[in-house]
Formats: sequence, C-alpha cells, structure tokens
Amino acid sequence: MSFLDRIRHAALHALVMSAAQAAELIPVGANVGMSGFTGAGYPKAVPQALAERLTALHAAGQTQASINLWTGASTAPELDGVLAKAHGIQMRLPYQSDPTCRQLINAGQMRYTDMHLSHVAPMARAGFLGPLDVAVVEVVGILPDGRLIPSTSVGNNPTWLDQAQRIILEVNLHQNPALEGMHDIQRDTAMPPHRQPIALTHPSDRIGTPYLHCDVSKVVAVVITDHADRNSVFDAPNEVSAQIAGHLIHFLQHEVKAGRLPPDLLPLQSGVGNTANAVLAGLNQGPFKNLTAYTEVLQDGMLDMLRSGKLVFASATALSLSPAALAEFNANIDFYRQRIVLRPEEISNHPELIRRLGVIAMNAMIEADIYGNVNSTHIMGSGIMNGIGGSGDFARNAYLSIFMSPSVAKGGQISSIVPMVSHHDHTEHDVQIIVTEQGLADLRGLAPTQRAALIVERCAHPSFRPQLRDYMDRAKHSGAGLHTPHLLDEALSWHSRYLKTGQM
Ligand code: 0RQ
Repeated sequence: MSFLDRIRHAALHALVMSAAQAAELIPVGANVGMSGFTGAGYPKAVPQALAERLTALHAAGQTQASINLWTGASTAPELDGVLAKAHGIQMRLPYQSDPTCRQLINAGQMRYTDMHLSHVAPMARAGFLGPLDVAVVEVVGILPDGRLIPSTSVGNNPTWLDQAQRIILEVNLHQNPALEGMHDIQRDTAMPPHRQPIALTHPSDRIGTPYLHCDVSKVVAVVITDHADRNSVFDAPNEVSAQIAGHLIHFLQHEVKAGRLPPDLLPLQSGVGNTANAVLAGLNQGPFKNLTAYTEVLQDGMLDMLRSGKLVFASATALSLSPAALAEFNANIDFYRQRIVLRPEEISNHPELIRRLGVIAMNAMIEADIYGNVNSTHIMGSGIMNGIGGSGDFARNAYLSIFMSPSVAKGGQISSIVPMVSHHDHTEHDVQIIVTEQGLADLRGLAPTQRAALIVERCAHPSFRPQLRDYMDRAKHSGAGLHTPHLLDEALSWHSRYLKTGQM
C-alpha cells in the first residue's frame, strides 16, 4: 500500500515533507500538544527531528531552546526520551514515565505539571494552560474530506487538533488500517454552564464518530512514518502478584455473595504496570464471566480476557500491548473491533461516567499509610516517579476503589505500609480497599483507628508489623487528638531514615 492510499485528501499531498522540515515549523518556546498515551499512538519521527534541531541550536549558543510538551499520558523513548536527552523540554504535562524526564524533573531542570488526566482537555479549552501553538498527531490515515483515522491511542488528540494554531500529522504506515472504526470520538466541548449529561450508560455505547475532526487549513505538514509503537513486554505474574490477585478475586466473590456486586461484576478499570496485568491474568483464570471494562489502557491481560470470552467488551483510550499481543491483535482485528472502543481520555476518565457505570477501580500504589491515605507518585516525599495519571479520576468516582502493592519494596528494606504517607495523592476518603500479597483490608465504613489496626494486621509485611503496632500504641498515648493519632516527628522520620541509609 502506498502512502497515497493513506492520505486521501488530495490537497494534503503537497504538504508531505521530511520530519526535519516539519520540525522547523515548531517555534522554540512553543506549547506543543503531541499524541500518545502509554506508549501507543505517539509521533515517531518529528520529535526526534525536533530533538536534533534543538541540540543544534544549543550548540549554536541558544542554550535555552526548548518547548513545552503536552501529551495524552506517557509516551516512549522516541518522544519523551529524545527530547529530554536533548534538554528540549522546559515544561511537561500531564503524565510521564520516562527515566530521563524523571531525572531532570527531580534535578529541578524540567518543570512538570502532574494532572488528573480527565482535567487536561477541559483546562486546555478553558485557556488555563495557555495557547496551544502546534499539534503533532499520529494517525492511521486521512479521509478525502480531511477527517482523520485515529491511531492506537486517542488521548487528548481531539482537543489538540481543535485548539492548535498549526497541525503536523504523522501518517504511520505501520499501524493497521483496519483500526478504522474502533474509535468513538465525541466532540461535545461545551463549557459550564452549558454542559449537558453525557449519554453513555454502558461501556459499549457509542456517542460520537470513528474519526477525528481536523481543520485542514491548519495543517502545515504531513510526515510519513513506518514504525511500531513502544510495545513493552510485561513481566510474567510472580508469586507476589499472583497472591495479590488471589486476595482480590476472593474479595470480589465475597461481595457477589453478599449481594453488593452482580455476578458479572461491574466495569473494571485496571491501572498500568505488572501488578495490574497480573491481576487481570488472575481474573482470566477466575470464576467471573461476561465482564466489561471501562478503563484507560487496554493491556495484554485484557486482550487475553477478550479472547477467552471472560471479558465481553472493553472501553479504553489506548492500547498498551506487548509485541506478541499486538501480533495477535492485528491477526484478529475484526474480532477485537467488535469488542473494543477507544475514546478521548476526557471521556474514558470522565467522573460522571465512572460514577454512573459504578467502575471497579484497581490501581497500583507506592505506599499507603495506616489510615488509608495513598501515595502513587513520589519516592520519599519529594522525588517524582511517574505521576497521578488517571488513578485519581477513577479512585474518587469508582464504586469500589482498590489500591494494591507488594508489602515491601527494594528487596524488603522498605515497607509499603507506613505511619504517614510521604506524599498524598488519594486521601483516606477515596481509598476503600488496600491489597498486598499479605492480605486485603476493606476500609469501608471504618473509623481511622479501626482502619489502622486492619491495614497493619492484613497488609503490612510481618517484619514491619511490630514497629507499626508500636507506633500506633505510642500515638494513642501521645496526648494529641485521638481521632487520627500521630507522632508527627516520628511519622516523617520513618521515611528519612531510608535516605540516611541510602535506600531509595
Ligand atoms: O523502582 O524500578 O527502581 O525498582 O517504584 O514499583 O513495584 O515495579 O510497581 O510498576 O506497579 O508501579 C505506583 C509507580 C507502581 C505505578 C506505580 C519503587 C520500586 C520500583 C515501581 P525500580 P513496582 P509498578 C492508570 C493508572 C500512578 C499512575 C496510575 C504508577 C518502582 O502504578 O505510576 O496509577 N501509578 N495510573 O522499587 C520506594 C516504596 C516503593 C518504591 C515501589 N514504598 N518506596 N520505592 N517503589 N514502592 C494509567 C495511567 O494513568 C496512564
């Protein structure tokens, strides 16, 4: 297939150019909205060419030459990685998981606005983030009337295309043309007080069109690429993640028996990472049938469940598949197109919809405290790991808000259950269930001291339980308030002693 078959708008043929030429059209200091969500559907060539251009400008004495980079979520080495290595990003939002970005952010050399993903598009439309100068969006193809066939993620692309003054399109020949029809793009962008209810009552409902709207007069460049997405391999489930999955499945069975969940559960949301993927593997072996998903990222575990028939439908904003899973997906794309819909992240993460559907939110965490507050983002209170991503959108609005982690990190040196989290992402009011390989604590309806006893006994690693019990006992007799008893100095020094021993 020639690239001309993918670009069916005749006038755009004249704008086909190299990535280097397109990168010249991005002004230094611009706010740039790029496609990409969890390693899927990001532009593959223009960011690399832009990094080369910025490196040349630095060498020529423009040492501050950089852009402000907005995306859907995390991307890949060919985007975040190259631009960060070139010191080409001054400001980044709303989510990243790149090692070089992380290092520069934590060294104070890159500003990072870590945001709830559902907030990004409405905030951009409201103008809170400033004007969007350029959009760089990967697509599968361009229709004769200029509409775009979206790629393996939707993310914030509808907003970037609407808001940007200039648009650069990357048409990726590597992406399967049969993705056409898998997306549902809703463009109701009314702002308060004109917002209307969103007419979506089941994960499979379609409320928009399969295509991205694009004002062709704003397109300044079309770049042809032929590259695969990042497609990371997941770790095989290990004993710890299998135990976490086991506790969770047992709990869900218990909830069904108690009449608090229907036999086919409620739509599932699953976070990123190996633990989340292992839980899906556990559910695929488990007793539940006719499941649905209303989530952000569709990873290998969900694809397996769709194939086995355990999962009957999945709504997400991005695919995040290993190479083997992607090959299987492409070989059976007609099967999957009937069972998957990809939406803008504003819709996949919309609080109204998460609350209406009654989503079961399952996210990983870095640490939880004995009262049920959760830290998803920071190491030792000050260094960013990735970001809050969609975890807050789901946790606050879910029917069941579940956080999970191994009970210890760094080979058992660090407890994931601590007296007081070193950074707050999800407060005790948004966290209902905590699970580690040790067990599960159901915190619903409990007062803080009841929660503390349960979390320590059920979730903490046995090697840390005596210290945590001792902390709770002494806090109760400290003379301070007894609603949420704390020894403030000690709660904070719990973290800093790891810094002293060099453990991070
Ligand atoms: O560090 O890689 O240097 O060894 O943190 O930890 O155990 O591999 O866990 O991959 O499941 O990630 C919360 C980070 C968990 C992720 C987090 C260290 C640990 C390791 C990673 P190393 P694991 P996972 C929807 C949902 C926020 C966004 C989100 C995340 C590294 O899930 O970013 O939920 N979530 N989005 O050693 C010190 C501790 C630690 C610790 C772990 N207590 N102290 N280090 N680590 N616990 C998707 C999107 O929004 C796109």
